[in-house]
Amino acid sequence: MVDAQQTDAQEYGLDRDCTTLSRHVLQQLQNFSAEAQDLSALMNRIALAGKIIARRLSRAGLMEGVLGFTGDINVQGESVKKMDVYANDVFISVFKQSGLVCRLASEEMEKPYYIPENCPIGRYTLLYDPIDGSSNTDNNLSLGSIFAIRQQEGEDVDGTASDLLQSGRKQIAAGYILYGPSTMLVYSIGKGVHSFTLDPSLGEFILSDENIQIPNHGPVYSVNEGNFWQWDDSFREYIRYVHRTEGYTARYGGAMVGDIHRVLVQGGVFLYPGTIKQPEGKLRLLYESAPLAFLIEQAGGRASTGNQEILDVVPEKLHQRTPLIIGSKDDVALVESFIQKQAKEQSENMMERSRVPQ
Ligand code: AHM
Ligand code: MG
Repeated sequence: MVDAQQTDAQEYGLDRDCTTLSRHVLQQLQNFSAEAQDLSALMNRIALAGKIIARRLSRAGLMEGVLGFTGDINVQGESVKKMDVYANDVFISVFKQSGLVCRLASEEMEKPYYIPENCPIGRYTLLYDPIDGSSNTDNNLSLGSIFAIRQQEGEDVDGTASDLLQSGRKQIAAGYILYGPSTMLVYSIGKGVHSFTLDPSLGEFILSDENIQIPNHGPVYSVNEGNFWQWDDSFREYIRYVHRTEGYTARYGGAMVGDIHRVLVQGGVFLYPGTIKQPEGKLRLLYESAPLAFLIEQAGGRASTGNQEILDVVPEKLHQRTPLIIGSKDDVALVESFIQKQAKEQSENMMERSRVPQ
C-alpha cells in the first residue's frame, strides 16, 4: 500500500511544503506590518476571484447562459461576452467585502467603481482586466485575468480618479491568473515573480515556482501576423528578419496572458504594435500592459512601447491604449533596433529633401 506521505511527496515534489499564496506574501515581506497584512489579504481576494472564475469556466459548456455575447458594446467599442460581465462582477463582489479596496477600475467599466463603505479604510485601487482573451471564451481555449494594485493617492472627491493617471512605477503589486489546463496565479509585489497552481482538491493556490527569471533571449515571437498589412515598416522588417533566420518559432494563442506566460518561461517576445485602424494598438495601459510590464521587469525582462519603457508612460486617460513589445531583454532590444533604424532613415531622408533646392 502506498502511504499518504509518499503520495504527497510525489504530488508536490520532495521538499514542497504546500506554501499557500497568503503565507508566501507575508514571507516575502518578512514582517506582519499593516501593509504586509493588507497585501496578503488583497492577494487572497484576487485568488478567490480567480477560483470562482475558473470554476465557472470549467463547466461553461454544460451551463445555460454562460457563453456567447450579451449584445452590448463596452467602453472600448468591443462586443461584450457574458463571461466578461460575470468575471467583472466577481471581482466587484469579492472586493466589496474586503474593506481594503475603495475603488476598482476595469476594462469593462467606463468609470471606476467606488465602494463608499470601504473608503474611510480602503486605501487601495484594484485595476483589472477580468477576462483577457475574450475571443477564446466560446472555444474552450486559454484565458486570463490581469490585475494591478495601486495605493490610492488623495481623496478623489470629484470621482475623476486623476491619481490613477500616473506611471506604472506606482504599482505596488501586479500579476495574472491563467485559466489553462490548470489555473495558475503569477504575481509580484516588487520582490521577484512567483507562480502558484490551483489544486482544486484543496481549493488553494500552491507555490509552484519562485523567483522566476525570464531568459535574456528565447525562440518565441508572438504576434497577430494577420495585422502585417497594417503595421509600420519597422515591424514588417522585424518579422521578415525572423522569417529568414534560424531559431525562431511563432506562437500566438489569442490571449496574451497565455502568450506572455510562455515567453516568461521559455524566453522570446510578445508584440502588439499599432495598426492603421488602431494607431496606439489594442492593449490598454493601466490594466493590461503596465501590470504585465511590472511582472516581466521583475523577472529580468523588459516592456517597451518601441520608444519608451511601458512603466514610464503616464496615461492621459483611464482606458488609454499603448503599443506593446514585451519579453526577453535581447528580443525586446532587437525589435526596438528595427524601430530606431527606421526612424533614423526617415530623419535622414527628411534632411536630404530639405537640402534639395525647391
Ligand atoms: P481582450 O481583453 O478584450 O480580450 O483583448 C486583449 C486580447 C489579448 O489577450 C490578445 O493578445 C489580443 O487581445 C488579441 O487580439 P487580436 O485578436 O487582435 O489578435
Ligand atoms: Mg484584455
